[in-house]
Amino acid sequence: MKALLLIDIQNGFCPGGNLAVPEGDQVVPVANRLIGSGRYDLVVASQDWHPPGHGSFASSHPGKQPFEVGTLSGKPQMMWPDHCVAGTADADFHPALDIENVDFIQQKGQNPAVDSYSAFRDNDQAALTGLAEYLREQGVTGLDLCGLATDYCVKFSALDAVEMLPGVEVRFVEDASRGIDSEGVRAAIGEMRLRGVGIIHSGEAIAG
Ligand code: VGL
Ligand code: ZN
Repeated sequence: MKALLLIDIQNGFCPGGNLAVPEGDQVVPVANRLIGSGRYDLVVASQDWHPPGHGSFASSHPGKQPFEVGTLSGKPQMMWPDHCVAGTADADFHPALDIENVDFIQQKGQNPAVDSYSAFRDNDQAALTGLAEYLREQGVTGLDLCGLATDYCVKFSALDAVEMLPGVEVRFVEDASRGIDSEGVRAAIGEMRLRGVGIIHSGEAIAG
């Protein structure tokens, strides 16, 4: 049972979005090829889905600017621009993403007091989204991940997949992903590899 997990391929993380990732939109055709490849029994998409005034937004912290480190619930927190507010166009999936062939959508980031980079659990690792249980119930044995952003939500989702889904082969599809910071992307790929995540290209995933 093979599953594809598409991380946060939303307008907010694409050029023109509130937290645009360089070339973020370029993952869409690659993701669509993976979705349509017939290689996956199950396709899941995560969606960053924040309430207005979320605690990860710099605008919620007087005097803080986006991309400064601040504090949230007593822990260091990157201050982000307001992004992916639930129900806004910024939070919609990219319009060209083949969402009709996505079987399950996992929203995350609803708790204003904690950020949730991972599609599996909040950053404090207290609250689970339920995605790990869902994938276990479906009998998933292989999980390929890709999307936005490599150095944040994709990395944390991949590391949690390894930890929370023992026995599942987890792979990161590099050309179907983009990151916020190039140095951060290099570090993220190194960290994923070290923790047992396979690093592959879409061609390899499609060839099987
Ligand atoms: C993300 C920062 C804040 C991501 C989400 O999808 O990588 N990054 N919220
Ligand atoms: Zn977010």
